[in-house]
Formats: sequence, C-alpha cells, structure tokens
Amino acid sequence: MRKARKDTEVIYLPGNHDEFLRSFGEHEFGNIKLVDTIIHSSSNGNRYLIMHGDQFDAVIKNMKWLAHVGSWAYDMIIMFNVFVNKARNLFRLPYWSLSAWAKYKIKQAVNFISDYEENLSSYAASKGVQGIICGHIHHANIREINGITYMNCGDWCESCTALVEHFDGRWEILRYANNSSN
Ligand SMILES: [Mn+2]
Repeated sequence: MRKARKDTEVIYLPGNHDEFLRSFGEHEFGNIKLVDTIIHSSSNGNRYLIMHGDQFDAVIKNMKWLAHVGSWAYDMIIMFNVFVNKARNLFRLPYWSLSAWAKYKIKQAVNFISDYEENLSSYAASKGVQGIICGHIHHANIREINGITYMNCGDWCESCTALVEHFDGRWEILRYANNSSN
C-alpha cells in the first residue's frame, strides 16, 4: 500500500488462497491493479506470462475437498515447523523447513512438480511468450523447458524464497535462509 502511494505501480495476482478477490474481475484501486494474468516485458527483451498457477492444479480444480484437507494439514505442518525451528535455534542449528522436507521426500510430489512445470511452460508457449512466472506449488525454480524459461518464485511462508529481476534482465532466486542467521 505504501509503495502504491509513493507512485510504484503494484500489480496483484490473486491465487487460490485469496480467490474471493477474483470475483472483482480486472480492477484498479489507486495504483494497485488486480489481474489474473499479465505479460511482463523484461529488459532482456523477453516477454513473460505471469500467473499464480493454481489454474493448472488438477487437485484444486477437480477435488476441492481434498484441497481443503491438504490446506488444513499444511497449516498444521507450518505451525509445528515453528516449534521445530525454535528448538533448533536453542541448539544453534540453522533454519530448516519441515514442510519443504516432507513434500520433497514424497516421490509423487516430485512427479507433481515436474508435471506442473511442464504444463505451465507449454501454456506459455501457446501464448507466444518466452517464459512463464508463477508460484502456487511453493517450490522455487528457474529452468528451461522446451525453449521456455520456467520461473517459480517459491513462497515467503515456508521456504522463504523470492524471484528478482536484475536491471540487466538476469533473473535470480533469493533464499532468505542463506542470507541470515535465523
Ligand atoms: Mn496457491
């Protein structure tokens, strides 16, 4: 809100957790633009399609009840994670994400991730852009898939990652745990 007041153009893309905002459709509040997808032109000359990504999650689309159970279990793991890391902190061990570990240990989750990455990349290809920027699956990544640059910012509640664009058009994933003693 402060950035928007100070003349920064803020673009907000709702996802499955703030889906109610989608009912507003495309909307503009002051300097904040509400959209479902948008194309970003990078200083490296490429165009990137940006979307949250839940549009390509079959569980969210077809089995809402399972998504709700998963969402509850996820919140529980995140809460438990706080205690685990308080304990680790006592023993001066570095921050460690329980939920990221739990997800990564499940082989099916890995298949799910690669399917998701491929589906979004082929969607981007169908839109004639050079890359896709998304989130949703909480797994930060930058990789090339059939000539499309797939980029996922990860999340700020579990793995603490962010995606940044440098002025020369380079993209990078920042990892909070690598840059702090927490
Ligand atoms: Mn999501």
